[in-house]
Amino acid sequence: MHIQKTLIDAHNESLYQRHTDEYASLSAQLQQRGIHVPGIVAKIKDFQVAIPSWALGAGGTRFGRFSIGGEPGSLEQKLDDVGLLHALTHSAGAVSLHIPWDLPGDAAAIRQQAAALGLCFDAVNSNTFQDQADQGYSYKFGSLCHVSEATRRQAIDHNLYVVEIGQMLGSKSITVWLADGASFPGQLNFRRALDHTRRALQEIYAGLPTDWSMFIEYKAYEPNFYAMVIQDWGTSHLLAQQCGERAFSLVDLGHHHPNTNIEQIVATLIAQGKLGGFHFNDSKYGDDDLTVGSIKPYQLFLIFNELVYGMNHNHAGNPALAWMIDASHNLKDPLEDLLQSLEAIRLAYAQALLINQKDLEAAQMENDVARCQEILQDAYRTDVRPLLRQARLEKGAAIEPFRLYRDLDVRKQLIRERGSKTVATGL
Ligand code: PSV
Ligand code: MN
Repeated sequence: MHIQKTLIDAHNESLYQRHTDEYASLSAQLQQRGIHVPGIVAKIKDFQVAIPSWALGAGGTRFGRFSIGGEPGSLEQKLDDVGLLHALTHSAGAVSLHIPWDLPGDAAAIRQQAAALGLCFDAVNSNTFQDQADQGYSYKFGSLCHVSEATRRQAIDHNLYVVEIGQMLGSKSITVWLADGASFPGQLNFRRALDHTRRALQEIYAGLPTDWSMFIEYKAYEPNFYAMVIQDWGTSHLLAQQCGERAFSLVDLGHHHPNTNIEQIVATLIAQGKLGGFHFNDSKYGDDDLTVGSIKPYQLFLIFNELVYGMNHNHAGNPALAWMIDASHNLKDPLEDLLQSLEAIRLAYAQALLINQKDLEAAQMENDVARCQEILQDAYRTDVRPLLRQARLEKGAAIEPFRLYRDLDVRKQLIRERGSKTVATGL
């Protein structure tokens, strides 16, 4: 299914007057605060977030999975779904694939289809956390960290194969997330496991094309509950440093212990030039993979504050970040959920752009703690939705994508086209 431009234009037409009034009123307020509104709108227009191919179907929990209906049953249909999101928002212009979940049969045709939808391929993801039917050795007890050399070799070769697939599609980076670890004390020799992992990552890194980067994702726990080999940003950063200058840490918001100060981690990694990518989601307890901004929108704003500050004071030459939504949908329509996540990410970004960095620095230098808080919360409490709507209007996207999605009854049409029983690959 594709959304005709005429439908988007008609939707925009119907909301135009109300939006224009709201935008004019917010612009006047912001101008009084010394903010250059078109500059902010331009930045929002440029901000693109990748959609992972595994987030387009129903996720499920270990207790069950409830079908959503109209789920994409092939890579082509997954691209079509991302195309829908992009047509509605003009902010989801990239796809991140998981191999072998999304092996392209005909890479040239897939690339062509993506280009026609205005999409490119962001980081490719390897998968050594599950066994595939045709593989020789099991990853039950780890992959890159495994005690057996043959298993490690198989996992290294898989990563290099993923890079080859990515090259055919025009990707420029690989994200490595390992489920490797131990669920019981004594199961793992920590030093040996980390050493094997380092050597394996170095070998994968050595096999990358020279214009490729590697992102090393960490996770505090799950699926292993006693120890994960790459458990935190420090371990990921260490490994990235040991691999080389095109290896970076990747922060997934759900991969920390509760109450971890993620914004501080972001600040530290950018200052080292070692933050490569970001997986957005939200959580109350663990890696809940909930809609971005649904639980802790203030934390998201504080993270964006560090990202904006970091990129404006980029002495260490941190590269442009690979942004991706890494969520799972058990209750909501995945496309609606992703629309909400895209909105939440851009709201936090826009609010962070409003922070008066000069005033904040002055207040910090005077140890004026209360004033620092006022400055941050002044930005956070501004309703920036008209800025996002303006950015979409200027780009030819829908002023209110969620509303148009509902008005067009997109899910019903997808169910009619694909049936109610299709199952998308993913978690
Ligand atoms: C693991 O929890 C993770 O966040 C990694 O990014 C995986 O690649 C992704 O989820 C999907 O399994
Ligand atoms: Mn992730």
